[in-house]
Amino acid sequence: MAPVSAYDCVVIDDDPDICRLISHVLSGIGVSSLGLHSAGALEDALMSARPSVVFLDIALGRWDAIDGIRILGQTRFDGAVQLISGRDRDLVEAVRAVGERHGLKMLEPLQKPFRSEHLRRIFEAPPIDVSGKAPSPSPTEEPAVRCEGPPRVDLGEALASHWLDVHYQPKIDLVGNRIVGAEGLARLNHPVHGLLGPASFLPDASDEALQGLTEFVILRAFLDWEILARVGRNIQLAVNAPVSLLLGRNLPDLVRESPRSEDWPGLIIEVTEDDAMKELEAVAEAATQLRIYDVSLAIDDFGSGYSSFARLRQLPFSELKLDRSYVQNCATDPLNAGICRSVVELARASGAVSVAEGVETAHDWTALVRMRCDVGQGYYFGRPMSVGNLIERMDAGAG
Ligand code: G
Ligand code: MN
Repeated sequence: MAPVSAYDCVVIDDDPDICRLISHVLSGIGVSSLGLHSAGALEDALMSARPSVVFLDIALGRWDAIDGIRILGQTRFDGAVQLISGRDRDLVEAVRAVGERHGLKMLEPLQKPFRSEHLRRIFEAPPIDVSGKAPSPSPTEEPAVRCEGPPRVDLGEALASHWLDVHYQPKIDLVGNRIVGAEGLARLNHPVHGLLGPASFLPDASDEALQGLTEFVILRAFLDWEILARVGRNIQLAVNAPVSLLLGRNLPDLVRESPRSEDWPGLIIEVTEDDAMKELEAVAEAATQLRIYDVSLAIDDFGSGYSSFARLRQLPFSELKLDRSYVQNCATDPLNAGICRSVVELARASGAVSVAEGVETAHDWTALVRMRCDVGQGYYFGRPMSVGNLIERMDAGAG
């Protein structure tokens, strides 16, 4: 190959017509370019041409854009990468994501066939400066409006001040359409800020305060179950717990000493998938011990972690709670639908109950019924509410 001097762009496409078209349009706007027919010559070209933009086709005969991205990543290319392709958008976006993982600055991909204005626009847009690097944003470009988060409250203070409360979100039998259980969720009644959710008191909580909170919620769930049972609503309640509490030695004592009668249906303790898988054996042992007292384990936010099905086998659990990110739009999104279906099957094969969290629409509800998911939970059926309101809901015939 003839030695090359500095070029503004390198265009890699195995279709010589595309290379020529791009070069022609670019030269019309004063941008010089070097055309290559495969990513193989890229490394040499990067050394000599020092481009600020590399145009990369997805498939390049025996090479492809991933090969190109790897070379660009290894040489720490700090210009911009412009994918050009006639392939489907999903694939192009996946390749773009690979580029980003390699630390490359990936521009919005260009779909073939494209018009010359599209190319011009790339150089008219502010981030690319063909004479140098992409400019870093100036401090004045910081977003002017910052989102104010929820107020932060010290959990220890909240416990000591008796500001904590437990609200219950109904769990609905998806076929019978009636309330079969409820998840207890900690809430904080703040004298100034009003009713607050966990985002206000969990992130900064000490381990000790977190332990105190969980014990408070469990004791409250025993008391609230009694209230429900007394009015003929003997439903099974669930509470959330960090794995650290499960691994401590207090839980069996707490359960043993709690007041309960013959018809107590047991308690479900929800631990997140991620949390449970970190200490699988110890969690499995604790769960087995709790089963002696009719306390069973639910795997919360299932699907959001990275556990393999093989590891899940080692854990005794009574419920799989599908993470709401998969439940939402499961009626229309084929990927979400597939994941929901697999988790429902997995629960069934394990003899566990499948619970869909975050059901917000009738559409998703119908889709879940078709998938034979057992139980649903979410704003569509009801927001978390006081035990009194839960009883009213059930009396009103919603369960
Ligand atoms: O991770 P876990 O399942 O414990 O989270 C329960 C939280 O999810 C509660 O704080 C509750 O308010 C919230 N939640 C419950 N149902 C819905 C829903 O339908 N949509 C959304 N976005 N959040 C929900
Ligand atoms: Mn939960």
